[in-house]
Amino acid sequence: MFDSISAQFGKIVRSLSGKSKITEKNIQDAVEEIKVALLEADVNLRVVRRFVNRTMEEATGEKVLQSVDPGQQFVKIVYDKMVQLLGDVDNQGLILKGPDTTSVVLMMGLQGSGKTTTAAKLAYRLKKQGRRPLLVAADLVRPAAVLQLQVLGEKIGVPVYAEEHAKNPVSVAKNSLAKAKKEQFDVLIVDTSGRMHLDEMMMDEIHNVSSAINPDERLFVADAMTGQNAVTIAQEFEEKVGITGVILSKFDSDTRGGAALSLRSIVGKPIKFIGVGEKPEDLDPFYPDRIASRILGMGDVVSLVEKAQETIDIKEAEKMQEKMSKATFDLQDYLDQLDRMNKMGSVEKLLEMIPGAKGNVSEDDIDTAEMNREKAIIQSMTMTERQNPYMIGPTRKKRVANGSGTTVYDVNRLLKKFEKMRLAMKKFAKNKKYQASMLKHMGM
Ligand SMILES: Nc1nc2c(ncn2[C@@H]2O[C@H](COP(=O)(O)OP(=O)(O)O)[C@@H](O)[C@H]2O)c(=O)[nH]1
Ligand SMILES: [Mg+2]
Repeated sequence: MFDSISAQFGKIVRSLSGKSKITEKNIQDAVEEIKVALLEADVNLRVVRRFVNRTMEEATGEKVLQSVDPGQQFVKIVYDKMVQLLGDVDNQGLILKGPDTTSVVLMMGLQGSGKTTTAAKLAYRLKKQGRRPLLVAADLVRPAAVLQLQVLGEKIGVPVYAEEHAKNPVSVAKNSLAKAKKEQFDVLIVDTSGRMHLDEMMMDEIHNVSSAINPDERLFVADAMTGQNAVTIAQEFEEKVGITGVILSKFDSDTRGGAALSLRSIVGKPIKFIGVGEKPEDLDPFYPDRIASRILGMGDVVSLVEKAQETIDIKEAEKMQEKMSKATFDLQDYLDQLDRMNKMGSVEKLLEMIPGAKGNVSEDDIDTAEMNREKAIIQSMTMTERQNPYMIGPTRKKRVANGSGTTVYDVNRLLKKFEKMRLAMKKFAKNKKYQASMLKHMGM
């Protein structure tokens, strides 16, 4: 998927990233080309407009045009907007109840979209995670549908609930839930029928099945090859039944990918999985950031984006260097560092970035509770106090301790630790070897 669109993007991005100076006109042209590429890939017009507007808004600001490498910054914006378009980075997968009760998953979609195959894939996945799934054959329209599910169930070793000569999918669904509860199956996966086109009867049927078993997940399976049609149909399902998540099947096929790009944005429901083949194991969690990288042309472009990110870090490191050499590093700077640390999550890297922290602050010293306490303490200080820790005498200490819900002992400890860091910093500020190693660490 996405072959042609990534080729287009790659070209646009490379033409910009080579330039040391870009103008607003360059950006406008690039955005225009991106617009065409998206439309050619069959992305919904509304989604294209939204994407283009948001990108323009950010990309034409001074921050981009006057940055060191505007091309890189632009690519980063396009990438970020693309990730946003595709959904949240942190994909939660299926949201089910604990294994001691029976969760219900309902599969919905048009005929041939991949419901039955995907039901089996999910069952296989859940079984591997230690769950006890039960598949339910509630597609009573297509003659071979029940048999198809039974064959798949056999293959993956998951039991299939089916009723001979059944006519009413609602009662099959109800009966299967009763059986699941009685026999302690913890996930019921209900396969339903589809139609070639949307029709009222089918919608009523799926609505009735859904109300009868009250599913935890109502999954809309969309064939990635259907294009814009999938978007319209998903909206229909959302209105009549309510969708909790989308699964894009046949992601391995050779299509333009536009529907995939539009679904999340239009329907407003997360894409949870993608089908990448016909076998039971061919189901992957959907990660917007990875897909965005793929669309933007992989490798070289992604590294450009990373470089743009690095540039930001290097700038901060340079600022810190300056503060270090002038010994103006104060408690406010320390607070900023604590905030960054939360974001970065890497204690090791951060310790090397705080001048003088290494050797004085060990990794064991940095636990989250302590960090939060320190943050609270600094936040309870006035800006003048943060910039001049020496002025904090006994009365101020008491006030700060009260304000931050800590003790004077805690405040003293932070001030002592900070003083130690500052002393170490002064020493290191004159040490060229240390500076070099820090810059090397920052990737310079
Ligand atoms: N390549 C590929 N084929 C798929 C995928 N998902 C389903 N299929 C195929 O699509 C066809 C229709 O799938 P089926 O599950 O019967 O669709 P249903 O009518 O919605 O139940 C079958 O031939 C499946 O093997 C997928 O992710 N990749
Ligand atoms: Mg089916």
